[in-house]
Amino acid sequence: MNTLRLQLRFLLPLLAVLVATAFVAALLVDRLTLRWFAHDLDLRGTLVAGTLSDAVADALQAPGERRLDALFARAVLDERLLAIGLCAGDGRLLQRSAGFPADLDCGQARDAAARPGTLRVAGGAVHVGVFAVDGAAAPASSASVGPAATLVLVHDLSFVERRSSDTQLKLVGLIAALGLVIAVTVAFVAQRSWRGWVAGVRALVRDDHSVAAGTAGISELAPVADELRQRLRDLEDEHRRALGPQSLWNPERLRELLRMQLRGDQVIVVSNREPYSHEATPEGVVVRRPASGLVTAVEPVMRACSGTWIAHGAGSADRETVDAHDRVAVPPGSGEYTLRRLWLSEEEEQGYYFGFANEGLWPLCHVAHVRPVFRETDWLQYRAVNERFADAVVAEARSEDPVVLVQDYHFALLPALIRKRLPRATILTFWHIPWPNPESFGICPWRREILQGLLGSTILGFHTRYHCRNFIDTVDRYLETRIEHETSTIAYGGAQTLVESYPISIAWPSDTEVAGWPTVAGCRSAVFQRFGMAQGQRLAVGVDRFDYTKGLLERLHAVDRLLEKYPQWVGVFSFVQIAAPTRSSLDEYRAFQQRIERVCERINSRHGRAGYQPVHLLAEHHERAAVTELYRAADVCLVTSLHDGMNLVCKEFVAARDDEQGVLILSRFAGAVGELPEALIVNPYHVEDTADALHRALDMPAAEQRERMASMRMTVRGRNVYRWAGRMLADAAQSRLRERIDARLASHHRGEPG
Ligand code: ADQ
Repeated sequence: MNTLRLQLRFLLPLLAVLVATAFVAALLVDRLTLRWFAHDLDLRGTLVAGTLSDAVADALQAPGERRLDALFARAVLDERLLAIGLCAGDGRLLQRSAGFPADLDCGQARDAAARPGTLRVAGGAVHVGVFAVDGAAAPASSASVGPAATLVLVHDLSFVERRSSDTQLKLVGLIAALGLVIAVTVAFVAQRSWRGWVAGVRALVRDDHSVAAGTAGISELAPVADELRQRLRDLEDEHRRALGPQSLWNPERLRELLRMQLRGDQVIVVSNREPYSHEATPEGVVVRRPASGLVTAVEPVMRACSGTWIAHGAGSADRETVDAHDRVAVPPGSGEYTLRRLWLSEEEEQGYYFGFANEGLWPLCHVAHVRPVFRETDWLQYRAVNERFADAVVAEARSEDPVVLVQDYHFALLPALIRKRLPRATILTFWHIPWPNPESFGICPWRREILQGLLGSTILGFHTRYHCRNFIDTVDRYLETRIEHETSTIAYGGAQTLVESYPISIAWPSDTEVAGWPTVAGCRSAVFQRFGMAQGQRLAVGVDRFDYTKGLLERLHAVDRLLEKYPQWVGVFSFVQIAAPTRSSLDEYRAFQQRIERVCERINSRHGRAGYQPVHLLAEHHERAAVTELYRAADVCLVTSLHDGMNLVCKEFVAARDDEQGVLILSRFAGAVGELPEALIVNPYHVEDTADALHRALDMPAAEQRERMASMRMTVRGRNVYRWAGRMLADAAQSRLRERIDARLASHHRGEPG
């Protein structure tokens, strides 16, 4: 229908133009034919006048009307000659034949003969010729009429008019028919090529090159089609993002799961680090939240299920803030769950925490080329502290079968210890750091005890499948067990352990939280002002504990190399590293911190100048709001761990960028790399590689940043910490259900009432 309308819009003016042309042409033809006929009649008139001239002259010599009458009557027998008249030299009409127009006199005849064309008289259109009678006759129109008599020949021209209107009609008809043929042909061709063109454009938009290539003139539209497709993709992405991941995990869903599937069963968390510590300061007691990925991850679970968290009370004012049972309600102010503090002596802390856990297991599990140290005394303390925590769990348990979440490498022996005393407990152990391959793990003198301890768990979780496989291979190498690879379970000592991957994450910020954040521009100007940076400068940030596994040294080398290799960034680019001091009593950590400080100084003296400091190192713990402000102010976030179980900093950075800007540079040795392939992935050991990635990040167009960031945000939003906890707790619930069914079956076989 549309095509028809479109064609009519083109055809109707075409037809109008054609008809007008036909009329003009007919008019021209009319004039031309008239002139031809007049010329023709003049010739004939000359001939007739020539013939009559002598006879007329004679008749004039011997007057006698009769002779002239007869002469004129004979002459007008010619069908074209209407009448003949004879004018005297003084203009009187001397003689005239029958049919001579009554309204025509000699003067008018002479004027009409002098003008080409027709003369309209009472009888119709006529052509008048005037010819001299004496001497050689010549048409009065071409020679002056002398004082002698003249012959007036009146020719009938009505046949010319008749023919002319006939010709006009035929001409208009012909041109109209021609126009119609042209119009129909054009319409047909246009229809065909329009259809082909439309099909070509459609094919182009569909990216069907085989069809599009066959359409003439379509290739010019290819860039438009590309842009259109790109825009469509953006719209789809936006739409998907607006919808959000299906059935998003959130605190309500987690609470619902705990209520429905664990039916209010008690949940106990055990970790070394407490989620809140109370510190004595000159201003009084203050509450601190430690810089720890574990706390960041487990806290939302505890808030959702109001359980009990058992941890080492390490704050200087911790003892003053607990009740008689060493308990305190946290978070301060809202009191959503209970923190049960356990006190450790200095020797215990030294041996269990700094010694075996952090000088032994930490370097053992991280491939960071720092040698693990295993001391017998540390091991004994480690075992003893694990037993003390087992006591605390049993003391806090309100039933025989609580759900116990054991956190991290400080408690490798705890699962089996709890299992011995609470056989019906569901024990979920999560190992927050990587698990090495069997050869690496084999250097631990107490490898069997550690594996046996962990196999007391109902479920043993790691961040990645790769760590799970390493663990299963290690067990296979050092213990007599039955391994079901199909179900990823290990049967040992009459119990089964499910070894599963649960990638940890963060709590996605709520709308209210986001609404409370300062704008990105606000964050940028605050941070730039703090570090004396000029507007328009570029900022990269690093947020880590001061740990040798985080690749701080390699990151600084990359910054140094960037400024050396791409001098255009000198004076423009600054790097801000905030590093929370950690395990500072260990030589390795102290030496590491000093080394980092020296390297920063060296880079600053090498590339810095008045008013420009390339690296800012802040070796202190920052409040959450300050960390978020830094993430929002940054152009680039650097995560260059040499080995990392997961790494939450990268996910926090992504969550903080609701403006969908900023580039993440992520180490390929961080567990998070599997979930965030849109980051610029680097090998931190390869300084050149990281420096190039930094350069690329600083140069990345806003549209590419948006595309990458939007995609990462969708992943982190969906795979949040509630999903991590929810999946683990759902597996725990299923295992409890199976145990209940098994117990019922067993009692049925024994003939006991169900
Ligand atoms: P961590 O080794 O502690 O965690 P990470 O996951 O990066 O490492 O978490 C660090 C946390 O501390 C983040 O929440 C970060 O914001 C915070 N933080 C770091 N420096 C800070 C500073 N200067 N001031 C304030 N806060 C700071 C371990 C494993 C990881 C794993 C987590 C969770 O090593 O691989 O991701 O547990 O399982």
